[in-house]
Amino acid sequence: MSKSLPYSMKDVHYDNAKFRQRSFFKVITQNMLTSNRKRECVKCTTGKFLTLLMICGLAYLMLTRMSSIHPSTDSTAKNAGDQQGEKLIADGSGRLGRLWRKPPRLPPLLTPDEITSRNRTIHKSGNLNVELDWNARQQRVKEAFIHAWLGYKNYAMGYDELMPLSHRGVDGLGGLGATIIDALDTAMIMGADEVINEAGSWIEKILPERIDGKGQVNLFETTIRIMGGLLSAYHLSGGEQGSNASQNGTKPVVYLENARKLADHLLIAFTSSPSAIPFSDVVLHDRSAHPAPDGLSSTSEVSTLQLEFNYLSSLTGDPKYSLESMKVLEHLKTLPKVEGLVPIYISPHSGEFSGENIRLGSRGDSYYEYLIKVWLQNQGSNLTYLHNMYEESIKGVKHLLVRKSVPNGLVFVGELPYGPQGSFSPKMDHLVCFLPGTLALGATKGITKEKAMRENLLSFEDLENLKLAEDLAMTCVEMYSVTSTGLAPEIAYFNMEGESDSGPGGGNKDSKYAKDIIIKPADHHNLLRPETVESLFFLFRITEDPKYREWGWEIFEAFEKYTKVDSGGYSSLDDVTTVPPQRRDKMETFFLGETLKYLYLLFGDTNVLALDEYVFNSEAHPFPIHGGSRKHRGFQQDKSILS
Ligand code: DMJ
Repeated sequence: MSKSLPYSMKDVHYDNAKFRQRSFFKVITQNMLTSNRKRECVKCTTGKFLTLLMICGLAYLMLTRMSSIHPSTDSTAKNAGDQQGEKLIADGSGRLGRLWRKPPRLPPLLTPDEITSRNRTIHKSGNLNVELDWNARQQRVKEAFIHAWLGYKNYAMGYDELMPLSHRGVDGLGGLGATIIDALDTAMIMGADEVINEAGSWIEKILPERIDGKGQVNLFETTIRIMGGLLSAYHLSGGEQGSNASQNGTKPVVYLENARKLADHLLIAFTSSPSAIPFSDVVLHDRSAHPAPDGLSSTSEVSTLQLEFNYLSSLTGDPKYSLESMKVLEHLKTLPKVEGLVPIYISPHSGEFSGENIRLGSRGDSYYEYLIKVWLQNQGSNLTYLHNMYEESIKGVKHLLVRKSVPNGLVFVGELPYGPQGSFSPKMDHLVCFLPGTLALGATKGITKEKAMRENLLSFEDLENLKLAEDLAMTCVEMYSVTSTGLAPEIAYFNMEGESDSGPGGGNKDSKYAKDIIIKPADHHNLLRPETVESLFFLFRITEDPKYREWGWEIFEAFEKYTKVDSGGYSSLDDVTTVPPQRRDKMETFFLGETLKYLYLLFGDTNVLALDEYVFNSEAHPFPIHGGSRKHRGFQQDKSILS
């Protein structure tokens, strides 16, 4: 580790005296002219000799400088130095002053690599340049968002998703224009006014008839993306204050009315189930509910509805949404678990878990996320059981699922596909990368670590969870670094003690973890998922460590390089291990709803959507936390970059 320098890099660039080398001649003459000893010195022989020497030296200097004061027309490097010198000379008083002054010595020109690595040091120094730099990076994310939106608008407006290569739209989520609604609050946070107007007017004109007329939709996806997006848009556009942030555009109440209308259609999934566990699908036009083909619901899906239905109840004053959705969590509380961990399937018919497969990846992930987030949303009310369930589950994760890879000790979360008695699988979905952010949030409840420590609010367990969060975030980032594209695969395996060979890697042989991380051919794809940048955002806000921003920037650059489609939009990839990567022709809605939003917030003002005032749903839609002792400042855009 390099020691931090006693001066800022800004000083270096301005040739600060602390950095400049001083010549032997200068040291002697300066000493003679400035110290008290000079008077005594001239009295003695040595002193007289030195004075004479100095006069001769100065005369020599005057003569030699006369021939070299003309401006140079040499290379850029030399010009840069000369310009500095010229400036100083011009500041001097007249020709004699010019003769006395020597152009300052500049540090040698840096190679591009050195510039990059020095910039990294600059970011850590917390000065004004740093903020300018992050503002510029935040602006780049906004530009990426506009590029994604334009692709969608030009080729797929009204469809759920854009196929950016074939310039078409596709309805992968039931046909409610999911990209429009998932993207809307990101546009509001970024101040992307055109997008707000276009999305708002589509929602006002088209969405109501779609809600009444469309067919089968998934309860969970529709709740987190569509209802969540509408509710957040209602809040961010000033609905709760009775104002309208977008002035002449769509009125906030339109978003709330549509959210309510949609929830009224979705409620049937809860009310028609024989247990507290809702069915997985709803047919919108006849308001009927249906189980998935195998009859089972995913555990994460049934437990990731409550933030949205609770917030709708609080906005409308109608408790039925909250009551129905909270029955699920109350019921889950009563079921037997494995050290707080739960199987990934549950039956809406019996209300019991099905199978023994335990994981924090697909179908398991947001169960753990919502335990703590629903508790945070409702602090002050009697939901302590959720906090207890969360704490117990994280103990279970640490005991049963967290391991270290060989040879370099990356901390990862594996799976128990056959329950606690079966063998451990060192498989980690990219989806698990939500966990570092949730762990950090659960530890400090959204305030900074520094503040929580100062106020003595962290238990030993909180500190341990925070440490695990930091270790896991690094692992998630290494899942990106280990590939040739710098983008993570959908799933990674970790090399464990006793395994003979590390197996196929990600293609980046320079990665320190090339032997620790194994990527199987079936898992080479990347869907533009948000989980890692989501965790970087939470960890940056909570620990204030700038490395999380740096890591986020590297990931953003890789998205820009390999997933951006010139004609508009961004594309999922088939293979992150080869360059150039094969593209998949699909832009997921969460790229606009989550990935770009978290990156934008990661690089921006840390007071925007403060984590102790807002809770982000599983699709990154922020809802205000009301009640308790907290002072709510409401939503303020990050004004520093709005253009
Ligand atoms: C999002 O739709 C949500 O974050 C969900 O909870 C699971 N993952 C996808 C994005 O990867």
